[in-house]
Amino acid sequence: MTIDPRLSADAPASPLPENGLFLADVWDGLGARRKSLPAKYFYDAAGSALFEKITVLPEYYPTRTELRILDERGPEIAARLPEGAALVEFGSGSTVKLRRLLRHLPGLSAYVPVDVSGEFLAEQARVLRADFPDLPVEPVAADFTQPFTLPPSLSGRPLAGFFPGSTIGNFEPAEAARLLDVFGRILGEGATLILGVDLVKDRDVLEAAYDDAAGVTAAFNLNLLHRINRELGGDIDPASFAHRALFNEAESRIEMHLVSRVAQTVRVAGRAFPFAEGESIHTENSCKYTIESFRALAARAGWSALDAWTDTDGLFSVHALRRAG
Ligand code: SAH
Ligand code: AVI
Repeated sequence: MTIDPRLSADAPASPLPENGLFLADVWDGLGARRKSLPAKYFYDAAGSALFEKITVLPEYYPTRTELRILDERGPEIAARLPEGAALVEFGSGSTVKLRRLLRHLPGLSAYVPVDVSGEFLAEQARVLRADFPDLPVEPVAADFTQPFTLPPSLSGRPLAGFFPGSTIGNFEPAEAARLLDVFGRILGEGATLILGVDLVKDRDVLEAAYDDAAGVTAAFNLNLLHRINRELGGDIDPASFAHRALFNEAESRIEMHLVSRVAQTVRVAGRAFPFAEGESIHTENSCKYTIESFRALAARAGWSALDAWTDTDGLFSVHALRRAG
């Protein structure tokens, strides 16, 4: 994923990407010499629902492993947050991880889920309010890589951040550091950020997690093409593209691609994009770290390490970071 260079914590709020921006990004991405599409566009209502299916696949270890860490280390994690904090979750999705932490956070004063998948976010906020009527839930439908503002009702409260799921891995390291710096400016000096980071491991385990036997990850990847057809009037035949996931060891990242099965030309809103047989669209990176390599990245972005918790197999990590003064 890439970050808007104009991004700043105190810039004015921006709306969710309109179709104009989506179209511009698709034209840019498909028009490039090496074709790519921004991973944030995976998440329309259909994409968010597919992601939820991914999280319970046997091959997809990150979600269940992070949930176990949150369950086992909940009291220690909660102890890192200030009393009366408002918790801002970046890329909140189903909010399942917040629910696990909530039992350890009786003093939380508000919860602010921020997500680009607007319909899904609204539904999650509705259900959360019904389940936790005493917790003020203030959803923000926004692309967190673009300028956005937090609800004014939070002013004066200590803020803490929550960024689980290893969504940070979907940004290349330089972009990830920039994003962490922006989160630091949003949350303020001395703030705590709790975030999940997937760890480097055997290629076979990684590649299976992103190319499951049931084909759910393939459907998630291909949904991007369906979305282009639905929202931008594209004429792409998704069946003419194959899902591919591979571990790029030199870059320490899983890459997802959509590979054209044939030589073809697709059209999106009147513009034609030729594909050679075997040519790919790079749709996602999912960077994998060690505890040390992630701490070094966080330090470059102005965050110091407080704690890091892992599972006994060393598959996944949860970090507590403090924003330096
Ligand atoms: N935090 C959840 C969901 C992870 S999936 C979990 O740990 O299970 C990634 C989430 O981030 C999705 O809900 C997606 O809609 C959201 N997301 C991805 N890119 C985003 C962006 N640029 N701005 C806001 N939300 C984004
Ligand atoms: C949201 N993000 C951390 C997921 C990941 O593992 O990189 C998205 C995903 N892509 C394919 N499967 C899951």
